[in-house]
Amino acid sequence: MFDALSDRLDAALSEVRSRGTLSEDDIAKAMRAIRLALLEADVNFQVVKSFTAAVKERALGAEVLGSLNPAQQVVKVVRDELTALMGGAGRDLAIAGSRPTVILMAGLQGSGKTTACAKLARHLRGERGMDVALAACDVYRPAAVEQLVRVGEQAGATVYEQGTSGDPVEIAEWALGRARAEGRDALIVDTAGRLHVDAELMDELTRIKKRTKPHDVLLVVDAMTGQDAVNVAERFAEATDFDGVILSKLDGDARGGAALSVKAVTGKPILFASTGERLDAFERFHPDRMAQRLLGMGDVLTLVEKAERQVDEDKARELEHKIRTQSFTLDDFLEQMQQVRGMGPIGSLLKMIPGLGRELGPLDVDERELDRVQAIITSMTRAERRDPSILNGSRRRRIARGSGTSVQAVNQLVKQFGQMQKLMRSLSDGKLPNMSQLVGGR
Ligand SMILES: Nc1nc2c(ncn2[C@@H]2O[C@H](COP(=O)(O)OP(=O)(O)O)[C@@H](O)[C@H]2O)c(=O)[nH]1
Ligand SMILES: [Mg+2]
Repeated sequence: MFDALSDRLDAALSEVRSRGTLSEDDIAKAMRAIRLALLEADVNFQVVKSFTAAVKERALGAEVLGSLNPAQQVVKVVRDELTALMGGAGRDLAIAGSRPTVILMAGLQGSGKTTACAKLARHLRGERGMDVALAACDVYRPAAVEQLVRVGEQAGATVYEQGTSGDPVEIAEWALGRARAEGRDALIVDTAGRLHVDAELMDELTRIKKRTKPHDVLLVVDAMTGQDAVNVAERFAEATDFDGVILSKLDGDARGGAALSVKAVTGKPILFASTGERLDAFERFHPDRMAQRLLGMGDVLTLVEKAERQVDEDKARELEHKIRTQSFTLDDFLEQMQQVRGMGPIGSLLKMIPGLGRELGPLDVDERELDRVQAIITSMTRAERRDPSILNGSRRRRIARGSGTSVQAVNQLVKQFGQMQKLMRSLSDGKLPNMSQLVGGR
C-alpha cells in the first residue's frame, strides 16, 4: 500500500540522504520534492502546506543527535512529522468493562462496512479471544443481509438478522438484547450506506446510536476515492460524532495518500487499515509504523532510533561508571544538574540518580535553589570541585561571597554532596540499579 507515495518520498529524500552536510538550499529542495510527492498522492493541500512548514522549521533548527549527520536528521524529522500527521501514538478500540462492547459501523455504500464488520470480528476473536456477534441492520438491499451472514460465518461470528423486513433501529436494539442475554463479548452493528451523506442516513445512524449506545462508532472510508474520502469523513464529522476511522481498500493504492489527511482534517484517529478482500487483510493502524513504511528506508530509520537511544545510553553509562568508581565530582554534579534543567522544570536533581530519589525521599529542589547550587559550584576552583575536602573556612567564605550566597548555603551543599557520595558508594556495592533503563527510558 502507498507504494507510489513511498517511492516518491524515498526519491525526495535520497539526495538528502547521501550528503554529509546540508545547506538551507538542500533542505528547501528536499521539501519541495516532499511537497510534490504528497500532493501527487492526493494528500489534502492545506495538510501538505502545514506539514512541510513544520518539517522545514524543525529541519533547519535540527536538534543535534549524537551520531546522526544533518541529512539523517532531516529523515528523522520527516518521519516524526509523518507520524504526528497520521495520529501520533495511535489509538485502540474502547473495550467496555461490561459485556458486550458495542461497535457501530458507518460509512457510504460500497465503502467496505460489511467487509470491515467481519474483518473486525475475526480480529477481535483472534487477537483477544472475544466472542463476537454481528447485527444486520442494512435492510435495504436483500444481498446485504446475505453478505453479512456469509462473511460473518467465515469470521466465526454469530449473525443476528431479521431479513429485510424489519426496522434497522429495532433490529439493532433487539440484537443488543440478544448479545447481552447470550453473553457475547462484542456486538458489531452493520448499517446501510447511501451514495452520499444525506439527512436520512444520518438520522438513522443517530437513532441506532441512541438505542445501542456504542462504545465506538467507526467510520469506514474508502481510500481509493482519494480526496473524496476525506470530504466524506469531514461531512460525517459535521453531521454526527464518530470515534475513529477504518481505512479500507488501501491495497488499491494510487491516490491512497488522501487517507493521510483524514486525521488532520477530522481530528479522528485511524484505528484499522483494510488492505484486501480477504478477511485477514486487516490490521491495526500504527502511525509510527506507517510512517516508517511510507519512507521505505528501514536502514536509515533504524539508525535514527539507535542514535536516539545511544545518546541516552552513553550518558547513562558514563554516569554509572563514575558512580561505580566513585569518581563523581562536583563538576559532574553541575553537569547533571544542567542537563536535567535542560529537560524542563523538575522537582529534584537528585531524583535523576537511580536509587537516590527513593533513599532521600522527596527533596523538592526548586529552580531558585538550583540557581544557588550552580552559582556556588561555579565559584569554586577546579581543585575544590574535584576534592571538596580541602574547603576550609576561608575558602568557604570566598565561595559564599563569589556566589552571592552565604557560608551556610555553601556548607549545606558540601554536606549534601558528601551524603550523596556516601550513598553512591553504598549503591555501587551491588545495589546499583540499571541506569540506562532509568535514564534512557524511551
Ligand atoms: N480491494 C479491496 N476491496 C475491498 C476492501 N474492503 C471491501 N472491499 C470490497 O468492496 C466492495 C464493497 O464492500 P462492502 O463491505 O460490501 O461495502 P459496504 O457497502 O460499505 O458494506 C466489496 O466488493 C468488497 O469485497 C479492501 O480493503 N480492499
Ligand atoms: Mg454493506
